[in-house]
Amino acid sequence: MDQIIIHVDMDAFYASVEIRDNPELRGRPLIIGSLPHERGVVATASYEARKYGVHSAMNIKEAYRLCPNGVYMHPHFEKYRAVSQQLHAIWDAYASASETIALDEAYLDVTQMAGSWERAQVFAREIKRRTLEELHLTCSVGLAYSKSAAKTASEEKKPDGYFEIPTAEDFVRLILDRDVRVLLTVGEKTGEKLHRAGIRTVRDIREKQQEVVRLLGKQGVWLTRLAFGEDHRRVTPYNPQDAKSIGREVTFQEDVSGRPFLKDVLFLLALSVERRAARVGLCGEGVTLKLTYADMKGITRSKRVASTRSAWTLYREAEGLLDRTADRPVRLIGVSLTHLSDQAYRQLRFEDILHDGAAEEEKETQAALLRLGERYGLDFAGNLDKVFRSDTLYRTIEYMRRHRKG
Ligand code: TTP
Ligand code: MG
Repeated sequence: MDQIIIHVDMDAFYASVEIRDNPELRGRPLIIGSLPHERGVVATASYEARKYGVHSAMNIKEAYRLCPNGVYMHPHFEKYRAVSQQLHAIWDAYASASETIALDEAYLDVTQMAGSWERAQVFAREIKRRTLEELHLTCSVGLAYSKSAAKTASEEKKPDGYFEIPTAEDFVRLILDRDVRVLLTVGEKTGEKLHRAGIRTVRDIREKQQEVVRLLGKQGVWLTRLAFGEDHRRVTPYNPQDAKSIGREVTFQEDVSGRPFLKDVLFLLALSVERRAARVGLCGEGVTLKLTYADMKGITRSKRVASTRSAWTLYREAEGLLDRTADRPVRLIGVSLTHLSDQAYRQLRFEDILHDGAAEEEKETQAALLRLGERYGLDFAGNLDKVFRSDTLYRTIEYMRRHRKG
């Protein structure tokens, strides 16, 4: 067997930690995020609250309308991050490589350490047992031959789930007649696009491969492979605590001159960095701009800032750095958030969830995104999750490059 991979994901993570630490909350619908009278969204909801239709990213007013008897609570990020470290410490012991996807989620490559499928099964059970016994929290675990299948498996029996997908054939059999949305990277927009073309299920993708590729390009190629269970991606060791920076860069198909366009690209890159930093719960105290010119000479320019991960701050600082460089044709541009630290984390504002403090910045960001979209004839609204996936972001930026005016 080529790879044996475990995907583990905590159940209703923030909510479960709060319930563990305050048993009076057990059995009640618990909503972590803004409070109903504030502006903001739901970070997560306990499974009891989900029965009312409450879910992550839902506007808090909407949640309150659906579930007025729920318990509403602000998040305690420091606590979740501490728990996250304990979780990853348990899980990492079973893997030769582990890739942290979020505070509560990881891929573990157990191929070598387990050595056989049977022993990997033991590892998976152990991970569930130790997570429960040592941290008093439940998780869902998927054991599979690939990353995609492992992720699907961990979702299959949530909460407190365990599911196995030993081979590509098993994976295909499981998802064949499910909606295309079951495939990794198919979000709302791509799903709609496929549906409009009469491609509703994984089976349809297999039967209409050429059309899928024509509709979706590179992503289509990936999806047709996935529809046959093919996914050779490796678990890439990544631990955000070790990371010294979180950055994003793009190499243009053709060299680019012109500040306004470069600034637009910087803005998108900054937004992407913000999202990535938010996912792993980190802030930084430095901003670095990276440029490679047409003649392959590269420069970096850095600046220290007050602890942040706000896209708007990142963008403004990077823009300032760009303004002080020579105006030459550019081949690559990148921005990163540096000096990530626990210190920085402790100063974290609840900016993603509680928009009160960061409301102005958030408004600036949204307005800027709207203007950006209008300039290039792109509709970013409601489409952002997809836009910030690596391959889509590159394609979006390339599209912008070709369609820019001036
Ligand atoms: P998830 O693993 O997506 O959700 P969950 O653990 O709450 O629930 P599930 O049982 O379905 O896995 O995210 C982990 C945590 O990340 C979640 O507890 C809160 C936070 N989060 C947000 O703050 N905003 C979001 O939009 C999402 C999806 C999660
Ligand atoms: Mg989870």
